[in-house]
Amino acid sequence: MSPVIQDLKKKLEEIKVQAREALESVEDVQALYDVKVGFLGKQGVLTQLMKEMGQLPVSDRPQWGLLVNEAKNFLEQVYQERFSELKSKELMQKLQREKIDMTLPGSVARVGKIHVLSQVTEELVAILSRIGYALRLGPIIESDFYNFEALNIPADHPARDMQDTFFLEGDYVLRTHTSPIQIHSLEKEKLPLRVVGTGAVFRCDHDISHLPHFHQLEGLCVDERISMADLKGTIRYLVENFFKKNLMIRFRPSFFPFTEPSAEVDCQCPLCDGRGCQVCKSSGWIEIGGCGLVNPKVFSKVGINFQKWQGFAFGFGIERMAMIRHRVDDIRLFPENDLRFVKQF
Ligand code: 2NL
Repeated sequence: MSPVIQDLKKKLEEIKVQAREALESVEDVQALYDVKVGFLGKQGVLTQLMKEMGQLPVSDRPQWGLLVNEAKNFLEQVYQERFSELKSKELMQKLQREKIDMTLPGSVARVGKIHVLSQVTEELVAILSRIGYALRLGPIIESDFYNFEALNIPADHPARDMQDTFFLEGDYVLRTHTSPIQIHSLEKEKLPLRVVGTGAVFRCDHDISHLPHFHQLEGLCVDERISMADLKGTIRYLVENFFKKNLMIRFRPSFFPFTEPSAEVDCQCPLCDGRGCQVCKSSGWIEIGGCGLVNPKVFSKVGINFQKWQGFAFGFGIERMAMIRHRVDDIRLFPENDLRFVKQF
């Protein structure tokens, strides 16, 4: 063996030891790559040795080339091994870092609810729709004619008192009941007709048991030969389906300008089934609304022939129905929207 080759062998052994140490001491793939470039790259130690081959005697060149290549392959192999080692270490660290505890409780998105007043309204409307009543809505701002005049509430009637009505500019008011919805129907729609009107109403009246903004639901049926018996059957059907019980109802004579005769509607207290409790003040009966046969004067206001057509109408307060059903004892809880209250229904 020529001294040149012997010298090279020694050098290569040293390089291998150095390189292996360097490759095995780094802790990330980027540093590993930099070390590799230092030995095998364009300016690398082994590449330099390969270039020196040109200056050697021809007889030494084949062995020189073989030995340098062997060293290159060896380092390449060490590099690859270390590379996979570091890669899997990095992966393990990443998995550790991004570990998810599948047993932790999830963060549940809070879902809202239909407001209890909407629930009650929707249910009453659904019950009436099963016996042919069509839902009608209307504007909350009405002219004096639709809110009062057409309903036979004359200009000097107490219901028009400044204390009860929110007056707007001109001839307009915030509707004080849902009856104007039905006046619009009587004006526009073909007879016979069955409609249910519902929505917000407004009265300038605010105390423990009254809100200035509350809700009503009214039914109106117009046909030939309508009687109080039809009215009573309809209200009984509505009450029994709403409270999901057989409950008697009773009519007490009353007065509304827009109905004649008129009656208040009581039903057997659904909370004690008529035996008497705090809610019905031991009477067993509870007042739930009013009703009557459409006053012929109302028909005349909208140009309907009262000789041919009769009708009945009834009205309920939505808040009152919700309070009875859910034993709510303070009407002011409904618009407050305290989640502790609203969530219960
Ligand atoms: C109540 C009483 C009532 C009506 C509403 C009505 C509507 C027309 C013609 C005649 Cl277009 N009447 N509605 C009739 C009687 C009573 O409501 O206590 N509501 C909360």
